[in-house]
Amino acid sequence: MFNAYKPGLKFQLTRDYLTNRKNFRFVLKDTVRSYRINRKLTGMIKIYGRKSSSNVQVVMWCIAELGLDYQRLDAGIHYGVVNTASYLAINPNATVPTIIDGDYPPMWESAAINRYLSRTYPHETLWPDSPLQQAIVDQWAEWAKLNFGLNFSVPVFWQVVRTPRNKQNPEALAIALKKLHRQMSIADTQLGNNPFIAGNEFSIADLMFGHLLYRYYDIEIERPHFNNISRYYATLTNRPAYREHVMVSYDELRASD
Ligand SMILES: N[C@@H](CCC(=O)N[C@@H](CS)C(=O)NCC(=O)O)C(=O)O
Repeated sequence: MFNAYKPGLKFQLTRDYLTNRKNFRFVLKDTVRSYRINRKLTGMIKIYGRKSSSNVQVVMWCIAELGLDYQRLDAGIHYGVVNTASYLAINPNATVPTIIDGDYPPMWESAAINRYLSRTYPHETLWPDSPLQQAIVDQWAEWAKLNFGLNFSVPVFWQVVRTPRNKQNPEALAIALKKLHRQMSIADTQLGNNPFIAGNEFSIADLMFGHLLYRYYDIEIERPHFNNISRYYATLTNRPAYREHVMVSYDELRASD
């Protein structure tokens, strides 16, 4: 399918180059953009991954903010699929999510997928144009994945929700929460000065940070009051895409005692 688009694109680029050499870079940018929009109008993104996976949720949230057509197929834990030979051929990690966008190669790693989607499909703010703004957004996106996500998902969420009560370790949880809250105080300060985590605009950094806040506020833990994060979280819960794809039951992950 990709080859079916290519000759037309090449022809238009050659023609534009010959007629308007000076503005070629701008023409190229516009042509690529309309090519991408054409793909959007003709294609449907396929996502493999169960609704209860936080890494699937962050991608689904992005897709919904971009207003893209999609088909999501359950995969992972008791839905299976991820260990089949055909799935391993598209994602050797046996994890979700994996996306297939038209005739492009399969993609995995939720953050990389969201960078791809927000650079490819038009949106006013998710991925800014200037390299400086991109770096700031990316800095916070990385921070959210590493400093917040890694300190939340396994040490806190798994401990509270996915570990049977008789195997839970309250001391380890207390240490993990202390570490997590030190990180969250950084986000709280940032959100005291900015409406969104990377500044004035809603960006992929908000997807990376915000998608875990639903679970953070929903599970049974002691929470200090972070004024700015809770104000910010309230604004996220007003976004239809967040409500639909992130505020999703995680009951199927609960450990049975
Ligand atoms: N770094 C990967 C992590 C992917 C990952 O570990 N996904 C989990 C779900 S959140 C998974 O596939 N678990 C196994 C399963 O659901 O079967 C990403 O961000 O996409």
